[in-house]
Amino acid sequence: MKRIFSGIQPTHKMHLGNYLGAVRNWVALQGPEYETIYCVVDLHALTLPQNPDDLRAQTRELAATLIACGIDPAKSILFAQSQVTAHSELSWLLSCQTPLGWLNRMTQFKDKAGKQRDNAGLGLLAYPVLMAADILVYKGTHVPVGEDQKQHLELTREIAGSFNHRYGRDFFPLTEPQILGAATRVMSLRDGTKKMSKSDESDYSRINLTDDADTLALKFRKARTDPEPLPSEEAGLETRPEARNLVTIFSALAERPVDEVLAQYGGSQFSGFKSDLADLAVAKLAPIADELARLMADPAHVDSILRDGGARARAIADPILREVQDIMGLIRV
Ligand code: AQP
Repeated sequence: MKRIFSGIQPTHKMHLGNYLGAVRNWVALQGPEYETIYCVVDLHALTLPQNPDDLRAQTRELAATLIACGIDPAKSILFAQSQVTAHSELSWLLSCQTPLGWLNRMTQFKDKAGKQRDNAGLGLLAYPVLMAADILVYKGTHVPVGEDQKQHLELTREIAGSFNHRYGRDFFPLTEPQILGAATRVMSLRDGTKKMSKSDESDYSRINLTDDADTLALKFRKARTDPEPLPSEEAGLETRPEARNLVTIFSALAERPVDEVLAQYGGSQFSGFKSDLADLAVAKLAPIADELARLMADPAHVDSILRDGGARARAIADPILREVQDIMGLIRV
């Protein structure tokens, strides 16, 4: 059976990179081909300091945002990571057999820990093991993510493979990443060489799914570009990261190939293109923001979806965890 697992951190509101790189694909993958399990990964958020009340509120709001984007609780299991304790328990079991050298290679740890490496929390280093546990506790076979998560998924495969080898059985699947769509890595609007990120200090660097029409227009107008007009062909974007990013966003939102977009806008100045891009973003994102507002007016309903999702997730994860405990020699009395 093909089983999808993927997650998103409740560290801030969802941005356009999360949506185009991951969540829009999560929605499209719901259907008869896969069993789909989606999770707001609140334990991952704790790898950096969080205000407890904000974390709770953001977790609920992010779950509602996923539903507003089209995650359907009748088709998918939707819950918060901390509702299913098997994630943390499997994470410990896998940590005990993950060499530190594998974790030291992870670029996200190097980026986030920065020069303060010795002061970084153990959780930040161990994050990819918890991510492997998130997936493997469901024996997830496919994981739709943005390009930035590729390295962590390779590690998940290494951890699964080494477990299977050590215990001489084909227990965990070797999970396939699904890096899909036109915008697998959406870049910051302020710097086309950095990915759009929830934790960027400047809100002008990202498009939030809840930005209103005026904010969207302002953010695209202020987005960094270069003085040249738009090129007519894709090759002309190669050394122009900011232009490439805006054209990629346009292409992904409009669901039109890049060459078709450039055939229309090639030779134009950015001002007209940015204004059309803002209109397009409003047309695509405003219905999501409206649906989110409707859902947030009834938080008890969102909580009931999470409660049900948590119970369904535990029913899959707990027996898999028990099998791992048996394989590893933990006593059951
Ligand atoms: N810029 C991006 N372009 C395409 N996909 C992206 N994703 C994140 N940023 C981009 C994908 O979104 C999913 C959820 O990501 P996450 O919230 O769990 O963590 P992240 O990758 O660390 O996202 P951020 O925005 O950069 O959060 P912070 O700043 O808190 O670390 C993943 O599938 C990811 O690939």
